[in-house]
Amino acid sequence: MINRKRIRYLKEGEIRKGPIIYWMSRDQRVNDNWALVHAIEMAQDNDKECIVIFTLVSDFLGATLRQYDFMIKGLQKLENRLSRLNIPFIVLLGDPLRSVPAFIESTKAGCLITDFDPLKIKRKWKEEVGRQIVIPIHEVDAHNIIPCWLASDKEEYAAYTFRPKIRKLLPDFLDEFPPLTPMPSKRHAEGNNWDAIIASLHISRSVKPVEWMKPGENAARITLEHFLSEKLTNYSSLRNNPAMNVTSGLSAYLHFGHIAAQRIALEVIRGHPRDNNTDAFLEELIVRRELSDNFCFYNPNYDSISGIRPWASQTLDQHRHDKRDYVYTTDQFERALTHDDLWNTAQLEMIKTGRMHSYMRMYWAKKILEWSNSPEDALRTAIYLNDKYELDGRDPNGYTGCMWSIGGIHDRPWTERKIFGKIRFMNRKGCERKFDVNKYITAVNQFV
Ligand code: FO1
Repeated sequence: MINRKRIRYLKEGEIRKGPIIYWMSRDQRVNDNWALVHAIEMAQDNDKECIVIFTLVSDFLGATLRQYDFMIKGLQKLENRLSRLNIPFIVLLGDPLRSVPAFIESTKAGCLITDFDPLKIKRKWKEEVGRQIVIPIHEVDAHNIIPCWLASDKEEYAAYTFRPKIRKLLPDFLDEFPPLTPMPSKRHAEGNNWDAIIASLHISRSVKPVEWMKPGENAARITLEHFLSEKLTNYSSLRNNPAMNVTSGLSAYLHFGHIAAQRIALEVIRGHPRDNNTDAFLEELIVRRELSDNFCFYNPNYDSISGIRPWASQTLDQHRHDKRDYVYTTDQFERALTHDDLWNTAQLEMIKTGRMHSYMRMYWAKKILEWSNSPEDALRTAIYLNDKYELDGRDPNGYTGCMWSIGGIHDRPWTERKIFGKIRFMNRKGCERKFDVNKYITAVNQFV
């Protein structure tokens, strides 16, 4: 049984007799998906059909072939898994604000279930669809362990203000997922015509798909097991060392929902004695990640300089006219044409592999602040490049990361200096103290 606290009622109303529709978006998986659990329970309890739909749009926040290739391959595997549960998976093309109400009408659906996503685009989709339909809309947070609206009722100042709230609620929500039982097969659902779907999308082909990482729930599971058996034991000492690749490699799977953070947390806690490695990893996985959803959920300006704290905008304003030793255009950044080979290496790593080590992401974004004409330009460039090349772009984690680096979100004032003001400063010397910079540069340049 799903914990009812995981459900938020976006639209009340009487459930009609038709099928239960799960409009899947963020959590693109069968296993460990509370939204799917809720949809199946509602269907089985009321002897109704359960149908999963996915609205596939061409221009999602500037995504390119790299992200669509990964996501669509994952969706094709998902379709097979759902068919084994006798659950039709229907991809709807075109504007969701038209295709979802039309689908609900054509199937005389009884109730609409969605998975939680704090991004503005998703909230607009749901509000607009809600205005056009008469059936209730249930939103289930299938992404966070603790439902975002329960973890805190406001924008949190920093991890230290959020952590106690997470700690208190975790025992209630770190529960096991119920087994999924197949639906009585009511209708034969012909599969999606993927060739036609892919041909119909107008996607920027400017960024090639990644080859080294496979999409889908199985690949995510294998990556998790490899991380737990090979890397977790060195995590706390080496996690900030880009030369040693001990990060989990799970961020793209979490972004597309191919794996549940709750599953990862359960595996870590059950399979590994608590130590500074598990503490450090769970801090990132639970506190930091759920804090980024908290930020995007409660701060509508999560992707612009107007979303930063007063202390930060004041200090950046005071240093707005400081002399920049270097100024680069977005295009120069994009082509890794700065004077700093460490920064260029991080940019090239992201272009080539679709990911960048978390420590380098901070350095990378902070240097964009230092070498841009204004904080606004810097943030725009950082978000643009992050979303274009990172497999896990367009994610609350990514917006929050850029706002932490450039706007001091969830951070505190530091010693004042030019351009940064009191925003935390990072430089190459700091990197050299932390890890073997040349090893990192050599390693990346091998495959670039
Ligand atoms: N979600 C959708 O519901 N439909 C899409 O067509 C879609 C495309 C897409 C492309 C790239 C990408 O990084 C994410 C995309 N998403 C899409 C959203 C994704 O499922 C996540 O929900 C959010 O990006 C994270 O909050």
